Amino acid sequence: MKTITIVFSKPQNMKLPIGSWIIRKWMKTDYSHVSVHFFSQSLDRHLIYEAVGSGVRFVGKDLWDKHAVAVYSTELNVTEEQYVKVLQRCVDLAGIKYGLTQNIGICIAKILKLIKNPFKSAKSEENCSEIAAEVLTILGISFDKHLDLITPKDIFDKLN
Ligand SMILES: [Ca+2]
Repeated sequence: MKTITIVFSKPQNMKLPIGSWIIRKWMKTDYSHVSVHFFSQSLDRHLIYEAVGSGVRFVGKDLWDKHAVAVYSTELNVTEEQYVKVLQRCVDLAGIKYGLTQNIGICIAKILKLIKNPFKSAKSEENCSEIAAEVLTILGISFDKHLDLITPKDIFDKLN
């Protein structure tokens, strides 16, 4: 068995975390970001997979700790096969553009009660919760809304 950890976080030491503040107020949560954490025994390193303003990326724990503070985390026990499938998918998506427009579309969709993100560009972008949802989907956890509309709170609610 392997472990994958889904971590809900807020920004660390940002001078003006206005984006995070808006998201937390909007979702009524004390976290604004979600990321997927792996630990590689062979590398003796944490691999943290996330979508941030610069895009979808892997980052080490030291760098991650400089921009984020974990608020909640959920450990998922997975098979070796699931672990490889998840990491393969993460590698395939690494480098994709961050879903800024997707996020705006999520707000519009919520206000107008749309079942799809109104921006077509959302298909080619990823935000933090969509990549976490993709990981959970591989593990057999399904969502009742389109992944382009998923928020960190949807991930949290699904796991708790
Ligand atoms: Ca998307």
